[in-house]
Amino acid sequence: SDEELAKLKGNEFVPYTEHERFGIAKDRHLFVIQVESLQNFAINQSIGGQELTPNLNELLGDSLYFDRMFQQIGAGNTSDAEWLLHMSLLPKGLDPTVNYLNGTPLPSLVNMLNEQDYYTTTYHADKLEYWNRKELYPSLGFDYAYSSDEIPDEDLIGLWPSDRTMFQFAEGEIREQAASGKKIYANLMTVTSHTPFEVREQDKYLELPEQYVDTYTGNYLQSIRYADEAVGEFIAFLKAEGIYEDSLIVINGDHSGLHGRPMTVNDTDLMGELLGHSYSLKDRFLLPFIIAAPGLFESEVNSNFGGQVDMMPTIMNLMGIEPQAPMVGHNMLQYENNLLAVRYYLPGGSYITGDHMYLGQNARYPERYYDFDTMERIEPDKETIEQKQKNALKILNHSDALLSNFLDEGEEEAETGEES
Ligand code: GP9
Repeated sequence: SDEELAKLKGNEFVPYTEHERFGIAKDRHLFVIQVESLQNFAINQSIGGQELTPNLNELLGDSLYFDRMFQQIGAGNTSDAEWLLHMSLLPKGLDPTVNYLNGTPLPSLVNMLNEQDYYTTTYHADKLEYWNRKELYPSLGFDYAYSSDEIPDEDLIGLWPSDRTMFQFAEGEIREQAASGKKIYANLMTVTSHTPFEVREQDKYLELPEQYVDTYTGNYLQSIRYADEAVGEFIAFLKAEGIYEDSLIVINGDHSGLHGRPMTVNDTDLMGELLGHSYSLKDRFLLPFIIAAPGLFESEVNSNFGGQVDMMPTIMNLMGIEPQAPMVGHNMLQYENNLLAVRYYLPGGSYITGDHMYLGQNARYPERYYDFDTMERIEPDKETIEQKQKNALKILNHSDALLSNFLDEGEEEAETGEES
């Protein structure tokens, strides 16, 4: 139950609707821009006197910005991020969650918005077959999924049409949808800032210090700066069309970009130079979660600790939508404490509380225990670890059980033609 979940995470239960901001953004359009590989450190960060994300930084003026949201995807990477955002359930871990789906309708954010008469779409300049989105999107319930079938195959950067191409295509559709008087939910997923971070000369907005030029880290920074420019142009479109003032605009990163083998020791050192401290797991795994709501928020920063699983309840709460099914996440405005289990990208048994981070043992490393603020190694506290691990496991099992139930109920419904 929600009461038990709150307790497992270290919070005293508060009913979902009992928040003073419940429904403040009711009936606004919702745009969720999921930026490929965008990590939180990039926000408000400068290099050589130039901002990495000037457009997002400007948007913060109208925003509530959560600056401590932790990555929770499993092997399904971007598609798991879509899952977390739209279901508030944890990913399966070793397998992409989309592989468990067969199009059975699920109690998703999209379906809840459909019931509130929103026209719901998703945009991504790739094939629907990639990450089994052919099953994912019917399950989530989008009215229409725009893919590389419609988004023009032009202005390619790397494998895909550029973010600019995707946004410009979406603008045409959104203009028409807005003119029809419908409330809009559009999920726009960028892809240009995907590894290996290829940016054409004409799209390099940063003049990088010499040591960063043509390095993996430097290319990542250029790539993020390009994505920021493309997002900025889309925001300018919303303003020019008079849509901006009536909208809730969410910006989130799907997962980290700077990690693993492509990063050389030099790349890690360059990150240390940029941040002024050594590049840590926290720098890698914190993703930005920005909610712009012109007229409702003004440069607000919230440092409650959360995960990708908490985005959906936070957005729904502001929009005044009551949940129709249990969620694993919670409204990040409502609770200070959290307990996140991360499958696949951290060793089994790992968890993070926002106060400390425990990493279980794996083939390469023994168990590790960090102060989450300083990321300094601290003495393991066996009792706390055991208790938190037990609770984290309960949350993981609860999430898996919810998914099984949703899938069974959906299938029964399809067989009997009745809503359960
Ligand atoms: C592919 C795109 C990138 O369609 O979403 O996915 P990723 O490799 O980041 O999971």
